[in-house]
Amino acid sequence: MTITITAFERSPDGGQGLARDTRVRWALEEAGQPYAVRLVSFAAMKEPAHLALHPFGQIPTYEEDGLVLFETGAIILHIAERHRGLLPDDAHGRAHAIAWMFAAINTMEPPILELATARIQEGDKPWTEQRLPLVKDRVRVRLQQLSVRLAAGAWLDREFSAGDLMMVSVLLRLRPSGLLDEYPNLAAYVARGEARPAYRRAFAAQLAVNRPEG
Ligand code: GTB
Repeated sequence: MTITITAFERSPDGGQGLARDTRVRWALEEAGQPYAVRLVSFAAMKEPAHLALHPFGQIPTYEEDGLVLFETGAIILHIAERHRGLLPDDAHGRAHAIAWMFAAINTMEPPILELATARIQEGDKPWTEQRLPLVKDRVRVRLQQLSVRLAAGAWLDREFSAGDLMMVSVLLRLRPSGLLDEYPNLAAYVARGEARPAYRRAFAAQLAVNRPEG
């Protein structure tokens, strides 16, 4: 049965791969699953047809054989549980990989999103200059802890998993801030994720939507 996801008709990042459809595309590529993409405008996302798929009027969504999912955590876990390549075979390894997925979206992503909001949506506010260093330091606390845990490892556990896919996807959002480069092992970890053929195919696919000429 064809898998269909939704993505921005035109992503605000112009194809840098930062919108959340990229992580779902990446998971599908790792799992070797073909998929179709339905592009939606900001206006269409708030229309009843899309709200029936996604109660918060966002992308991405995932449709397969009558199943409709929203939230990238749920979507990627669904893909990982059904196809090889994203979760280890042993029960403890699978549980750890899922824990890292939650860590990425529950522990790492909130301060990273706060920083993106402070820089982009609130960048022109008079209090931003005072607030920004505090927000950056909250991100640094988590990066430092993650850096210590990763140490010299290639991946968060023994082998690449959906936990790494989610963590790399979340950390990528930091690149414009320069904060990632303060932690060389994390910068190398993200680069390792980006170098995976499945990530490159996912990135190219979203770029083709946003910069069809290039
Ligand atoms: N928790 C949800 C999930 O993980 O699926 C969050 C989904 C979400 O935030 N979707 C965003 C959206 O639909 C797109 S990814 N926003 C439209 C709206 O809420 O009206 C967030 C995003 C957008 C743009 C960039 N960018 O340009 O760099 C990066 C990330």
